[in-house]
Amino acid sequence: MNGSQSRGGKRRPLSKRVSSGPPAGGFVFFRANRHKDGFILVSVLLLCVMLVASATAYAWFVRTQIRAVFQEKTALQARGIAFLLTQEVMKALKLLSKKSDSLHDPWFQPMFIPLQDFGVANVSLKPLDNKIPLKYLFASKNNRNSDIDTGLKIVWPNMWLELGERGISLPAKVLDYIDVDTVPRAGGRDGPDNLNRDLFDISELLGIPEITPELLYGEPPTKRGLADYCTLWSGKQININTVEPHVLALFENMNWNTVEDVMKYRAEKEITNIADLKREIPSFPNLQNTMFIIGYTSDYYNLKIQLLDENWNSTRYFDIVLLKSEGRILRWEEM
Ligand SMILES: [Ca+2]
Repeated sequence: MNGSQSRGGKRRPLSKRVSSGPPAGGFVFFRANRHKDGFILVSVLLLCVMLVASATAYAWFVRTQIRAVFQEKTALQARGIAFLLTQEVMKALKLLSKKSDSLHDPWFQPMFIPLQDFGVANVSLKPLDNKIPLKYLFASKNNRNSDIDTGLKIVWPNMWLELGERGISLPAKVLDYIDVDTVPRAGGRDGPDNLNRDLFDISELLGIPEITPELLYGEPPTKRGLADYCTLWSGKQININTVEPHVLALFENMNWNTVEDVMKYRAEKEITNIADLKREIPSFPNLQNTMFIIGYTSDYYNLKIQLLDENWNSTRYFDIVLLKSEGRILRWEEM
Protein backbone atom coordinates (compact mmCIF):
# COMPACT_ATOMS: atom_id res chain seq x y z
CA MET A 1 0.00 0.00 0.00
CA ASN A 2 1.27 3.39 -0.96
CA GLY A 3 2.08 5.49 2.20
CA SER A 4 0.55 8.60 0.58
CA GLN A 5 -2.86 6.97 0.58
CA SER A 6 -5.30 6.66 3.52
CA ARG A 7 -6.49 3.23 4.59
CA GLY A 8 -9.75 3.90 2.82
CA GLY A 9 -7.83 4.51 -0.41
CA LYS A 10 -8.45 8.26 -0.26
CA ARG A 11 -5.35 10.30 -1.13
CA ARG A 12 -4.52 13.02 1.40
CA PRO A 13 -3.64 16.49 0.18
CA LEU A 14 0.12 16.99 -0.28
CA SER A 15 0.17 19.99 2.05
CA LYS A 16 -1.27 17.84 4.85
CA ARG A 17 1.28 15.10 4.25
CA VAL A 18 4.07 17.54 4.45
CA SER A 19 2.71 19.22 7.57
CA SER A 20 1.96 15.94 9.39
CA GLY A 21 5.54 14.42 8.98
CA PRO A 22 8.76 15.76 10.31
CA PRO A 23 9.63 19.03 8.64
CA ALA A 24 12.29 18.85 5.96
CA GLY A 25 14.17 21.67 7.62
CA GLY A 26 14.06 19.84 10.97
CA PHE A 27 15.58 16.71 9.43
CA VAL A 28 18.50 18.73 8.04
CA PHE A 29 18.85 20.48 11.37
CA PHE A 30 19.05 17.11 13.17
CA ARG A 31 21.89 15.87 10.83
CA ALA A 32 23.88 19.11 11.40
CA ASN A 33 23.69 18.68 15.23
CA ARG A 34 25.14 15.17 15.01
CA HIS A 35 28.18 16.44 13.11
CA LYS A 36 28.69 19.23 15.60
CA ASP A 37 28.35 16.89 18.60
CA GLY A 38 30.88 14.51 17.02
CA PHE A 39 33.26 17.38 16.50
CA ILE A 40 32.85 18.48 20.12
CA LEU A 41 33.34 14.90 21.33
CA VAL A 42 36.56 14.53 19.32
CA SER A 43 37.74 17.91 20.59
CA VAL A 44 37.03 16.94 24.19
CA LEU A 45 38.81 13.62 23.70
CA LEU A 46 41.84 15.34 22.16
CA LEU A 47 41.87 17.83 25.02
CA CYS A 48 41.69 14.97 27.51
CA VAL A 49 44.57 13.20 25.75
CA MET A 50 46.59 16.42 25.80
CA LEU A 51 45.82 16.99 29.47
CA VAL A 52 46.75 13.42 30.37
CA ALA A 53 49.95 13.69 28.30
CA SER A 54 50.81 17.03 29.95
CA ALA A 55 50.07 15.64 33.40
CA THR A 56 52.24 12.56 32.68
CA ALA A 57 55.08 14.69 31.32
CA TYR A 58 54.85 16.98 34.32
CA ALA A 59 54.84 13.96 36.67
CA TRP A 60 57.98 12.64 34.94
CA PHE A 61 59.58 16.07 35.15
CA VAL A 62 58.80 16.31 38.87
CA ARG A 63 60.03 12.73 39.38
CA THR A 64 63.30 13.50 37.53
CA GLN A 65 63.77 16.71 39.52
CA ILE A 66 63.13 14.92 42.82
CA ARG A 67 65.58 12.19 41.81
CA ALA A 68 68.20 14.78 40.82
CA VAL A 69 67.78 16.58 44.13
CA PHE A 70 67.95 13.27 45.99
CA GLN A 71 71.08 12.23 44.06
CA GLU A 72 72.68 15.61 44.74
CA LYS A 73 71.87 15.27 48.42
CA THR A 74 73.32 11.73 48.47
CA ALA A 75 76.46 12.92 46.61
CA LEU A 76 77.00 15.77 49.08
CA GLN A 77 76.43 13.43 52.02
CA ALA A 78 78.84 10.87 50.52
CA ARG A 79 81.48 13.53 49.87
CA GLY A 80 81.17 14.73 53.46
CA ILE A 81 81.58 11.19 54.79
CA ALA A 82 84.60 10.55 52.53
CA PHE A 83 86.22 13.81 53.61
CA LEU A 84 85.73 13.01 57.32
CA LEU A 85 87.16 9.51 56.81
CA THR A 86 90.14 10.99 54.95
CA GLN A 87 90.81 13.40 57.80
CA GLU A 88 90.74 10.53 60.30
CA VAL A 89 93.09 8.43 58.14
CA MET A 90 95.46 11.40 57.89
CA LYS A 91 95.47 11.84 61.68
CA ALA A 92 96.18 8.12 62.14
CA LEU A 93 99.01 8.24 59.58
CA LYS A 94 100.63 11.11 61.45
CA LEU A 95 100.62 9.04 64.63
CA LEU A 96 101.99 6.00 62.84
CA SER A 97 105.73 5.68 63.22
CA LYS A 98 107.15 2.46 61.87
CA LYS A 99 110.37 1.08 60.50
CA SER A 100 108.62 0.02 57.30
CA ASP A 101 105.42 0.46 55.32
CA SER A 102 104.64 -3.04 54.19
CA LEU A 103 101.39 -4.45 52.82
CA HIS A 104 101.56 -6.98 55.71
CA ASP A 105 100.64 -4.21 58.11
CA PRO A 106 97.00 -4.47 59.32
CA TRP A 107 96.70 -0.75 58.51
CA PHE A 108 96.83 -1.60 54.86
CA GLN A 109 94.16 -4.28 54.87
CA PRO A 110 90.64 -3.32 53.64
CA MET A 111 88.36 -2.11 56.43
CA PHE A 112 84.56 -2.07 56.49
CA ILE A 113 83.17 0.76 58.61
CA PRO A 114 79.41 0.87 59.35
CA LEU A 115 77.84 4.29 58.84
CA GLN A 116 74.67 5.25 60.64
CA ASP A 117 71.73 5.92 58.27
CA PHE A 118 73.93 5.47 55.21
CA GLY A 119 75.34 1.97 54.86
CA VAL A 120 78.95 0.83 54.93
CA ALA A 121 82.29 2.33 53.92
CA ASN A 122 84.90 0.03 52.37
CA VAL A 123 88.21 1.77 53.11
CA SER A 124 91.53 0.69 51.64
CA LEU A 125 94.87 2.43 52.29
CA LYS A 126 98.06 1.54 50.41
CA PRO A 127 101.58 2.99 50.73
CA LEU A 128 103.00 4.32 47.44
CA ASP A 129 106.56 5.52 46.71
CA ASN A 130 106.72 2.55 44.36
CA LYS A 131 108.22 4.09 41.18
CA ILE A 132 110.94 6.52 40.04
CA PRO A 133 110.23 9.87 41.75
CA LEU A 134 109.80 12.55 39.08
CA LYS A 135 109.90 15.27 41.75
CA TYR A 136 113.36 14.17 42.85
CA LEU A 137 115.11 13.61 39.54
CA PHE A 138 117.70 16.28 40.27
CA ALA A 139 120.53 16.58 42.75
CA SER A 140 118.91 19.44 44.64
CA LYS A 141 115.40 20.07 45.77
CA ASN A 142 113.43 22.67 43.80
CA ASN A 143 115.28 21.61 40.72
CA ARG A 144 118.01 24.29 41.17
CA ASN A 145 120.90 21.99 40.40
CA SER A 146 120.01 20.35 37.12
CA ASP A 147 122.44 17.44 37.56
CA ILE A 148 120.47 14.24 37.84
CA ASP A 149 120.44 12.71 41.31
CA THR A 150 123.34 10.27 41.84
CA GLY A 151 121.02 7.42 42.79
CA LEU A 152 119.04 7.77 39.57
CA LYS A 153 122.02 7.97 37.21
CA ILE A 154 121.69 4.26 36.44
CA VAL A 155 117.95 3.76 36.90
CA TRP A 156 116.89 6.67 34.64
CA PRO A 157 118.74 5.61 31.46
CA ASN A 158 117.86 1.96 32.13
CA MET A 159 114.18 2.91 32.07
CA TRP A 160 114.53 4.51 28.63
CA LEU A 161 116.34 1.43 27.36
CA GLU A 162 113.38 -0.65 28.52
CA LEU A 163 111.03 1.65 26.62
CA GLY A 164 112.99 0.74 23.47
CA GLU A 165 113.19 2.75 20.27
CA ARG A 166 110.27 4.90 21.33
CA GLY A 167 112.37 6.58 24.00
CA ILE A 168 115.98 6.13 22.91
CA SER A 169 116.54 9.87 22.17
CA LEU A 170 114.54 11.21 25.08
CA PRO A 171 116.35 10.85 28.48
CA ALA A 172 118.22 14.16 28.18
CA LYS A 173 115.33 15.98 26.47
CA VAL A 174 112.94 15.12 29.31
CA LEU A 175 115.43 16.35 31.92
CA ASP A 176 115.88 19.62 29.99
CA TYR A 177 112.10 19.97 29.71
CA ILE A 178 111.79 19.98 33.51
CA ASP A 179 115.02 21.50 34.85
CA VAL A 180 114.96 25.22 35.65
CA ASP A 181 117.77 26.35 33.39
CA THR A 182 117.33 26.91 29.67
CA VAL A 183 120.71 25.57 28.55
CA PRO A 184 120.52 22.22 26.74
CA ARG A 185 122.57 19.33 28.08
CA ALA A 186 124.33 16.81 25.81
CA GLY A 187 121.64 15.15 23.70
CA GLY A 188 118.98 17.41 25.14
CA ARG A 189 116.86 20.32 23.94
CA ASP A 190 116.13 23.37 26.05
CA GLY A 191 114.73 26.87 25.83
CA PRO A 192 111.81 29.01 26.96
CA ASP A 193 109.30 26.63 25.32
CA ASN A 194 110.15 23.99 27.90
CA LEU A 195 108.33 23.85 31.25
CA ASN A 196 111.58 24.51 33.18
CA ARG A 197 109.82 23.66 36.45
CA ASP A 198 108.56 20.64 38.35
CA LEU A 199 105.61 18.77 36.88
CA PHE A 200 102.16 19.29 38.37
CA ASP A 201 100.85 16.24 36.57
CA ILE A 202 102.58 13.52 34.61
CA SER A 203 100.42 14.35 31.57
CA GLU A 204 102.45 17.58 31.19
CA LEU A 205 105.15 15.41 29.60
CA LEU A 206 102.90 15.27 26.53
CA GLY A 207 104.20 18.80 25.84
CA ILE A 208 107.40 17.13 24.55
CA PRO A 209 106.72 16.52 20.82
CA GLU A 210 108.17 13.01 20.85
CA ILE A 211 106.08 11.83 23.81
CA THR A 212 102.81 10.35 22.62
CA PRO A 213 99.95 9.13 24.85
CA GLU A 214 101.02 5.56 23.91
CA LEU A 215 104.56 6.21 25.12
CA LEU A 216 103.34 7.95 28.28
CA TYR A 217 100.62 5.52 29.34
CA GLY A 218 101.76 2.39 27.50
CA GLU A 219 99.71 0.05 25.36
CA PRO A 220 98.35 -2.57 27.78
CA PRO A 221 98.78 -5.43 28.02
CA THR A 222 101.81 -5.63 25.72
CA LYS A 223 103.77 -2.39 26.21
CA ARG A 224 104.54 -0.43 29.35
CA GLY A 225 104.71 3.34 29.25
CA LEU A 226 106.57 6.04 31.17
CA ALA A 227 103.77 6.21 33.76
CA ASP A 228 104.42 2.55 34.62
CA TYR A 229 107.95 3.47 35.69
CA CYS A 230 107.70 7.06 36.98
CA THR A 231 105.38 8.84 39.37
CA LEU A 232 104.81 12.16 41.08
CA TRP A 233 103.64 10.24 44.16
CA SER A 234 107.01 9.15 45.50
CA GLY A 235 109.54 10.70 47.85
CA LYS A 236 113.26 10.71 47.15
CA GLN A 237 113.52 7.08 48.27
CA ILE A 238 111.57 4.26 46.66
CA ASN A 239 109.97 1.93 49.21
CA ILE A 240 111.29 -1.58 48.54
CA ASN A 241 108.18 -2.99 50.22
CA THR A 242 105.99 -1.48 47.51
CA VAL A 243 108.28 -0.97 44.50
CA GLU A 244 106.90 -2.27 41.22
CA PRO A 245 108.92 -5.32 40.12
CA HIS A 246 109.72 -3.83 36.68
CA VAL A 247 111.10 -0.72 38.46
CA LEU A 248 113.30 -2.78 40.79
CA ALA A 249 114.64 -4.54 37.69
CA LEU A 250 116.17 -1.19 36.58
CA PHE A 251 118.55 -1.11 39.56
CA GLU A 252 122.21 -1.85 38.96
CA ASN A 253 123.17 -5.48 38.35
CA MET A 254 119.62 -6.60 39.10
CA ASN A 255 118.36 -9.54 37.08
CA TRP A 256 114.77 -10.68 36.74
CA ASN A 257 115.29 -13.88 38.81
CA THR A 258 116.50 -11.79 41.75
CA VAL A 259 113.51 -9.46 41.35
CA GLU A 260 111.18 -12.46 41.50
CA ASP A 261 112.95 -13.70 44.66
CA VAL A 262 112.47 -10.28 46.25
CA MET A 263 108.76 -10.36 45.37
CA LYS A 264 108.42 -13.82 46.95
CA TYR A 265 110.27 -12.68 50.06
CA ARG A 266 108.17 -9.60 50.59
CA ALA A 267 104.97 -11.57 49.99
CA GLU A 268 105.81 -13.32 53.28
CA LYS A 269 107.68 -10.69 55.29
CA GLU A 270 108.09 -6.97 55.58
CA ILE A 271 111.50 -5.63 54.54
CA THR A 272 113.15 -3.38 57.11
CA ASN A 273 116.76 -3.54 55.88
CA ILE A 274 118.83 -4.75 52.95
CA ALA A 275 120.98 -7.02 55.15
CA ASP A 276 118.00 -9.33 55.76
CA LEU A 277 117.30 -9.39 52.07
CA LYS A 278 120.90 -10.23 51.16
CA ARG A 279 120.96 -13.04 53.72
CA GLU A 280 117.80 -14.60 52.30
CA ILE A 281 118.58 -13.88 48.63
CA PRO A 282 122.28 -14.53 47.88
CA SER A 283 121.92 -13.21 44.32
CA PHE A 284 120.86 -9.77 45.59
CA PRO A 285 123.48 -7.39 44.10
CA ASN A 286 125.61 -4.77 45.81
CA LEU A 287 123.81 -1.51 45.19
CA GLN A 288 126.70 0.91 45.32
CA ASN A 289 125.09 3.76 43.38
CA THR A 290 121.40 3.08 43.85
CA MET A 291 121.49 2.28 47.58
CA PHE A 292 120.60 5.90 48.40
CA ILE A 293 117.27 5.75 46.64
CA ILE A 294 116.04 2.62 48.42
CA GLY A 295 113.83 3.15 51.46
CA TYR A 296 111.48 1.09 53.61
CA THR A 297 108.69 3.55 54.36
CA SER A 298 106.38 5.70 52.24
CA ASP A 299 105.37 9.33 52.36
CA TYR A 300 102.61 9.07 49.74
CA TYR A 301 99.51 6.95 50.27
CA ASN A 302 96.61 5.96 48.09
CA LEU A 303 93.28 5.93 49.91
CA LYS A 304 90.27 4.31 48.24
CA ILE A 305 86.82 4.75 49.78
CA GLN A 306 83.84 2.88 48.44
CA LEU A 307 80.49 3.77 49.97
CA LEU A 308 77.84 1.05 49.98
CA ASP A 309 74.15 1.39 50.82
CA GLU A 310 72.24 -0.87 53.25
CA ASN A 311 71.94 -3.51 50.49
CA TRP A 312 75.72 -3.36 49.84
CA ASN A 313 75.24 -1.69 46.49
CA SER A 314 78.04 0.71 45.62
CA THR A 315 76.87 4.34 45.64
CA ARG A 316 80.07 6.39 45.46
CA TYR A 317 83.78 5.75 44.96
CA PHE A 318 86.69 8.02 45.92
CA ASP A 319 90.33 7.67 44.85
CA ILE A 320 92.59 9.91 46.95
CA VAL A 321 96.35 10.52 47.27
CA LEU A 322 97.71 11.74 50.62
CA LEU A 323 101.09 13.22 51.50
CA LYS A 324 101.85 12.19 55.07
CA SER A 325 104.74 14.59 55.81
CA GLU A 326 102.67 17.67 54.90
CA GLY A 327 99.27 16.29 55.98
CA ARG A 328 97.83 17.21 52.59
CA ILE A 329 95.38 15.75 50.11
CA LEU A 330 97.14 15.81 46.74
CA ARG A 331 94.48 14.23 44.56
CA TRP A 332 90.73 13.75 44.97
CA GLU A 333 88.93 11.75 42.33
CA GLU A 334 85.24 10.97 42.71
CA MET A 335 83.19 8.47 40.74
CA1 LIG B 1 115.22 23.38 31.14
